[in-house]
Amino acid sequence: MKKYIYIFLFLISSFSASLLISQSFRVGQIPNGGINSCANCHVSGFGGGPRNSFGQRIEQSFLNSQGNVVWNAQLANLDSDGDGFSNGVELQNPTGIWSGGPVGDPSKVTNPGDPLSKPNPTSITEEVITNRYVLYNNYPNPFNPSTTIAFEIPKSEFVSLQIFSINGELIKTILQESLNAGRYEKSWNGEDEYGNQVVSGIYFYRIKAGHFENSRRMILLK
Ligand SMILES: [Ca+2]
Repeated sequence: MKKYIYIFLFLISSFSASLLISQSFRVGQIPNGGINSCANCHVSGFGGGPRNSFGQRIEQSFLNSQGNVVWNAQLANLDSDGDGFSNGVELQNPTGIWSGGPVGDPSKVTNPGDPLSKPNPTSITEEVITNRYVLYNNYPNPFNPSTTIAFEIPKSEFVSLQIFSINGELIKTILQESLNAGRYEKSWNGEDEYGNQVVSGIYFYRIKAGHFENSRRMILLK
């Protein structure tokens, strides 16, 4: 009889252990993910249950081949739960460049998969004011037929944003004007200066703003 009690206890303890393991699964791969734990990605608040909008997004497009979460600028830029705040703002890492360790102000972290959980707008105004130059990864990438390019400038600057072919040939000038400090988004529809659709391939987009210059690669896939 005693034997069965031990087997029963063993089963109970392994069940609890697997629950604990599933609860911590992937949480450490998201900035401040431990604060909301499994509720970041699951409606039930437990790993393995139905996913919320943030969890669905991760599963669709942001898992690597090992099944780990790829936290990056694209995922940070998305507002998965549609509450008006990007995932990065909710998790206190708006740029998506987090690579481990604590980040931002944990007391301001809200749930990126729950539209009812959102930052206090007054605290966000300060957060969003930019203090640096950033050229974000375009989204989506690869893309067809159009993609969005976001950037930030910390002060008024004359800004140019241009598309180049892999050979360095200028394809299209997206923007060439003075802008105030802030975050901007521009889209490119895969057309050159003459309105012709360009072919599939690798392209670069380059920003120049004052002394700041940066470029990134993108892929048009038809
Ligand atoms: Ca939210």
